[in-house]
Amino acid sequence: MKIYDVANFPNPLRVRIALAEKNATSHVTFIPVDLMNGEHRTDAFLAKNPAASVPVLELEDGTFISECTAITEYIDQHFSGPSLTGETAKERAIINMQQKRAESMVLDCVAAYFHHATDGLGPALETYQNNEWGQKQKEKSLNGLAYFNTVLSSSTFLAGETFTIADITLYAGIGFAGFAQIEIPAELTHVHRWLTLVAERPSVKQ
Ligand SMILES: N[C@@H](CCC(=O)N[C@@H](CS)C(=O)NCC(=O)O)C(=O)O
Repeated sequence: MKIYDVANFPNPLRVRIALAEKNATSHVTFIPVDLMNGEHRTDAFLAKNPAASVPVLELEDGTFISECTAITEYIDQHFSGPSLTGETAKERAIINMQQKRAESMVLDCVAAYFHHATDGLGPALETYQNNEWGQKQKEKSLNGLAYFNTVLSSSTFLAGETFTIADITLYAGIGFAGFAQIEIPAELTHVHRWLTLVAERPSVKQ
């Protein structure tokens, strides 16, 4: 299988961590996308992913799968190893809920702040910016982090005692926040404890 992405970008990182958790990185050929020069907005790329974003997974039969959550579902089912998306109905529902919260309350808000209230990817790619909305999203991301601090005060990971796709999403969101110079408040001690724990995982170090 192939993955079209840009190494070290926040969303590609989510899938790369998932692959490493499943010990499956060597089964994938990574194809770099020249995002900074707009390759993701060409007709050829839009045929793979109409949302003009990376990563995109291409299966052996030519099927294209985009959205980190969908790609991670595929990876999780396709490769053996501890589940990232849950086994039982209850586990799957809770993991899905926390993943969506990590995405909508932190990662997506940080991305909106980056694209709207900073130089983002530069003038050629940031064709519409709304600074006020971007600033609001930064505030929202900090509220999201405060929520996760409460969650992490009573559990090791976001969806309980095992590392899941929800943790991957929040980790990518916090990494993106660092890049966008959003400081994680020191008083969010449970988030900081969790960050240290996640950063030590071989999949993340890799
Ligand atoms: N919801 C998408 C988000 C993907 C995304 O936004 N990727 C960024 C890179 S981290 C991108 O391709 N941005 C292109 C742009 O902003 O033009 C997913 O889960 O894959």
